[in-house]
Amino acid sequence: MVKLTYIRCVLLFIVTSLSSWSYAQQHEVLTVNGEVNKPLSLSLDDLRKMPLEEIQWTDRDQQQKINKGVSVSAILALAGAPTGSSLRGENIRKFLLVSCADGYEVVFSLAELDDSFSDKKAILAFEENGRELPLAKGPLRLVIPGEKKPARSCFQVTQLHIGTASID
Ligand SMILES: Nc1nc2c(c(=O)[nH]1)N[C@H]1C(S)=C(S)[C@@H](COP(=O)(O)O)O[C@H]1N2
Ligand SMILES: [Mo]
Repeated sequence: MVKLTYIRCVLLFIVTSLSSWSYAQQHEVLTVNGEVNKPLSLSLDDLRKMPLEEIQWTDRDQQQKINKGVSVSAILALAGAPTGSSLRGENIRKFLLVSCADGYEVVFSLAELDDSFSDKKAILAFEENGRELPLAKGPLRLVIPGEKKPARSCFQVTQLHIGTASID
């Protein structure tokens, strides 16, 4: 009897884990909006179909990490945000506001993420050291090596918003 209950619990656990896993794969986990030609709603499956990039870096605890995901600039280009030679004039004031599930938000200028301006490579990672990100940090984390502090490496990313900075 006890054994049967145990088996039921294990089965229930497997079924709920698998269904929440496939939910995240197929349902929108990321919105790209604001001043873009083509606002997007992307699932993990959509992101996995894009060119994947890996970033190797050392975190603040000196742990080696390999994060795999999609380049932020590739996602912005897909949404029709200005890139390359279009990043001039008023577009040089454009920014990316990244929002997270816990309300944390960080900002980048579009220029600092564009490879015609900088070699900085920001990715939206969905894997760390060959595994999905832990629930508390996933499903998407912005990884940007070369910063002295990890404060802009925001986790549980839900939205990329493009705007134009101005004093008003
Ligand atoms: N969503 C979200 N991302 C976040 C934060 C946060 O509070 N919320 N804190 C930032 C800060 S200040 C730091 S130092 C790192 C810490 O990351 P770690 O817990 O993986 O070491 O996450 C960054 N990303
Ligand atoms: Mo921090």
